[in-house]
Formats: sequence, C-alpha cells, structure tokens
Amino acid sequence: MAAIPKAELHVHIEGTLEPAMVFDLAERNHIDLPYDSVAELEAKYRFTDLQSFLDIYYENMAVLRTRQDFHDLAAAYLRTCPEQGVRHAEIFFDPQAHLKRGVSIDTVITGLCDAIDEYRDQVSASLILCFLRDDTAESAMATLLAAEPYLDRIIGVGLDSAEVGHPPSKFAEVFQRAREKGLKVVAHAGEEGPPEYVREALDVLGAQRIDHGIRALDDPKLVARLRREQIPLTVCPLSNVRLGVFGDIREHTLPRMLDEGLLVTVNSDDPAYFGGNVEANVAAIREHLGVTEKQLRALAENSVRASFLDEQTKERLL
Ligand code: ES4
Ligand code: ZN
Repeated sequence: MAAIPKAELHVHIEGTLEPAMVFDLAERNHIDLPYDSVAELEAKYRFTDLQSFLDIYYENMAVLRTRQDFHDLAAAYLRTCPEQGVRHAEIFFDPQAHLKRGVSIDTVITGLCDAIDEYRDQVSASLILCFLRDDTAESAMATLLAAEPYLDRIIGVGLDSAEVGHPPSKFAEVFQRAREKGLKVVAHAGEEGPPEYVREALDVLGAQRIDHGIRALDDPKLVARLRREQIPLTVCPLSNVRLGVFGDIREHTLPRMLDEGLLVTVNSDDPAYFGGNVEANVAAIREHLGVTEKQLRALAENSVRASFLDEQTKERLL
C-alpha cells in the first residue's frame, strides 16, 4: 500500500510536532517546559474530546519561535512522505496561534517554505492557511490581510479549532475575500458539529472540500448532495477515535461512507498526537474495518483527484 501514490490533504503541520521535538526546541529556545520528560508529556495525550486535545496542541506550540524551527518542523514531516507513498501534501497551518505569541507571519511562512523547497524533489507540498473558528471574524480578516504578501505560497484557506458554537457562517466575509483573491477553500465541518455546519461550509464559505464531515451521515439529504456533487471528504480515522467521536475504531463509519458513494480520502490530521501517519490510518482501517485492497486503491486515487493539483499532474500521479 505504501507504494500506491497518494496525496495527504488533511494534516496540521503543528500537529506533526513530536514530543521529542518539543523538548529539542524548548532547549534550543531556552523555554521552560512544565514536564520533565517525553513520557510525562505523552501521558497527557489522553483526550476526551476535541477541546482537551486543542489545549495541549496550543500549549506545545510555545516552543516554535524561529524560521529555523518552522523549517525543522515541516522538514521532519516531509521526510516521512516518500515512505508512505505520499507524493503530494496540502498542509494546514495556524498563523493566529503564532501571531498571538509574537511570532510573525513572515517567520512562519518562510520557515515552512524553506522545507517545502528543500524537499520538492521527494514530495510536492502546498500550504493552506487555517483560521481559528473559536477566535473572532475580525482576527481572521486581519490574518488574511497580513498573509496577502505571501499568497504566491498559499494555495487556499481553511477553518479549524473548536467547532461547536462556531458555525462557518461567522466567517462569511473573510472567506469571500479569500475567494476573490483566488484562494481555494476548505473547512473543517461535521467533526463534532452538526450536519448544518457542513451545509454552511459549502453554501456560505464556498468550500471545495470538507475536512472530516463524518457527521453528515446523520442527514440523508446531505449525504445525497455530497454524493451527487462528489464533494471530497478528508476523513481522519485515528483522530476520530482519539477524540472520542467513535468509541472504537471498529465503530468508524468510513465503510458506510464508501458504500454511500461518497468521495472519501484518508488522512492523519495530527499524527504526533493521534497514533500515527497516513500509513497508520490506512493500516487501521484495513485491519479493523475490513477495508479491502480495492477500496484502499480507490481511497488513494480519490486523494489525488481531490487535491488542488492541476489535472495533468494528477494524471501523472495516478
Ligand atoms: C484539529 Cl482534529 C482538529 N480539529 C479541529 N481543529 C484542529 N486543529 C488541529 N487539529
Ligand atoms: Zn484537522
């Protein structure tokens, strides 16, 4: 399976920050950590829901300070792509989480791009700027404006962080501006939130893919639409289990989504926190959900088709 070419479309670069790197960067940047060992940090990775994960995800980011740090973070992820058959990655990043800490958007983007350029012969990669939905619409707009000098290095915008209580419609204006700037649009929706948020992401934000989208299955009319319009869903099985959306991997509805004719892809979300990379997710659905070789090949093909690569490059990868 590792040999089958695929694209990863749902990975937060800050979620690839491994515990060992938290310690290395803390030392390099002279930052005091509230834990004494990797084991003590990892012991905190017992999440009950999305928020309990986000608390530690944002806390760990404190060690990311310099252009070199962002380079090293992205380089560590990109290095793992070839062995997983990941030939292309569309990588989320959360500038607001860094701006808040006094790290400039220039530091973040140039650091990430240093690594993307360095690994371009092994894997192609592009950046998707995510807005934090539990922050204000004004903050999102200010972030888009700050990013505008870098838009040649950003393929699209997304929406992430705490979902419930923060409907996509809150960000109608900023996504309209992003679309006017020629940016692609994706959004997390239906991870913990209701099917209505998936509809809003499509109709109000103009989302071209839905990140997660698993709760769309609660609404048969929405399922019919997602099938009819072949809206790609970037599903992250191990993430859903670790965040308690499903009690056990054997309860995951990915097989049902495939049976419904939905355009599903498999992704890692935050591999340093949720038990592994794309390959680990693929292994889990094969082992515990009975997903067949043929279905795995279809999932890999879906990931290339659902990417923002040009059609010629897609055909070359397929
Ligand atoms: C995230 Cl799993 C998940 N959901 C929403 N926002 C996120 N940011 C990083 N990981
Ligand atoms: Zn995510």
